Amino acid sequence: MSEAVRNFIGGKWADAAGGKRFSSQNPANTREVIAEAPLSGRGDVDRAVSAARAAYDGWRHLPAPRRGEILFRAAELLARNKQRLGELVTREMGKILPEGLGDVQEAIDIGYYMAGEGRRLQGETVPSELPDKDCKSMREPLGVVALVTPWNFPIAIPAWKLFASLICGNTVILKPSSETPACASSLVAILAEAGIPPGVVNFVCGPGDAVGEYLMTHPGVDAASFTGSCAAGERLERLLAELHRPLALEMGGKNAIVVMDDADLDLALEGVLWGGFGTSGQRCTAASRVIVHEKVHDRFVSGLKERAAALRLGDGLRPETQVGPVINEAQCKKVLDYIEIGKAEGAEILTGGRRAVNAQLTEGFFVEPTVFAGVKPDMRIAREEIFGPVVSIIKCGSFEEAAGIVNNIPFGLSSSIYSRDVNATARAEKELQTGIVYINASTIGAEVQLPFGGWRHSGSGHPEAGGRGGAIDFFSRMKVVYRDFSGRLQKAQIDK
Ligand code: UN1
Repeated sequence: MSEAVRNFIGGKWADAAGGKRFSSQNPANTREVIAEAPLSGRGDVDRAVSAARAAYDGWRHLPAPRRGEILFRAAELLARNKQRLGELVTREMGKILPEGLGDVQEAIDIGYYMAGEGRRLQGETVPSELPDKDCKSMREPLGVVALVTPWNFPIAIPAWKLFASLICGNTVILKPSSETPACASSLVAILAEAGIPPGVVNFVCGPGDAVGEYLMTHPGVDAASFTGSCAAGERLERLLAELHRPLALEMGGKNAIVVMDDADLDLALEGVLWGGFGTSGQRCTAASRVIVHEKVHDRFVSGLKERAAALRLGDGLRPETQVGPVINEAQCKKVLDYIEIGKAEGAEILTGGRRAVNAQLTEGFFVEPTVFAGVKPDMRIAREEIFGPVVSIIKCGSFEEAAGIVNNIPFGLSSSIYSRDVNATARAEKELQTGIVYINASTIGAEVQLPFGGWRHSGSGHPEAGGRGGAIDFFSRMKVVYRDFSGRLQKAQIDK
């Protein structure tokens, strides 16, 4: 039976004013409807923004450690509901169950992390150049923030944005991807159960343009955070620049693994399979390029071909499944179109390349794990984000050449090198121009206590998740306070 998802506005669950609904389905079996959700319109967004505005003063005045206690309770509830929510992630989004549970775990992790931030939220106190005067910086919230989230981490990414914006004292309106409204609504329900006051978290479902863009450009909103496609992100960048509104963007990636001639090849192979085909390649951090040193190229490629061909596709709830479906028909077509583009560009398909046809897979969006060899760095399949189970192998002759290939594209989210040479890996740390670099590990698996963000066209340079430079920096702004207790006029820069 499908779930009835509702909007959440001012602490009350509500249908869209227009009464219309849309549905989400199981991408592994499209006959299974997962949820019916409100097809909201502008009026629903207007009400959610007003509710968030009305709740703002109360929330920002609640001491941050008290806000943190509510977030801590939410993390505890997430942990208690992990199995149920993990299964929902798998059913609504398609990733295999261990990854569905990982999605929820990432939300739990960020919940605990941000709860602790309630007792930090650091500013600085520094000496003044004048006597009897002190100076400090402190964090204040931005106000009402709009959060628009994707389907590929349907609980974790809303949680990254929600927990960080809430601990800073903002009130929020979350607009989830229309592919995964049930996952996002479960997270909102848990926040409500944890005791978030009415209006602090609002939730509105609906399409990206009519609801998402309207929300992010709404006059009652102070800042926005978006994770999604480059095309949508770049459009929002222009629109919000005109409004002079802070915008955090996480967009695409074309992440590379470099396999050097002295690498542990078995380990590198595991890393490529995990980074390339985990989540069916639908991570911004997925390993979609593998740059292999010519001395080990043929051996590595034949191993990869064999292992990729043996991956078992299927429904992610089945324990034997290793790769799930892609999210929908449009994404399936996009991936298959890129496979045709790769062939036309002269790359060689080693394995995969088709929509999977096995009798058990006909009701879902399954694409065979695909490996291209003979890929040149300037081919479209080596430069454009596919967001599917397709890996392109590029041969290189040296670390310098490999680093050039990693860096010479518009994206800069994640990269990785496999090598046993400590000097080569230290050089890679410096030379790979991406926001995240992995040494002897795949391009995926970032942890929440450090900033997560891409360089160049992968993002706007406002990383998410934790640590110094992470989401707290975006969702708060610094105020500087100078206090003069000398009782006389003192002039900075003049009195010396
Ligand atoms: C994404 O790549 O879309 O680093 C998010 C990871 C996860 C988050 C990925 N923690 O793989």
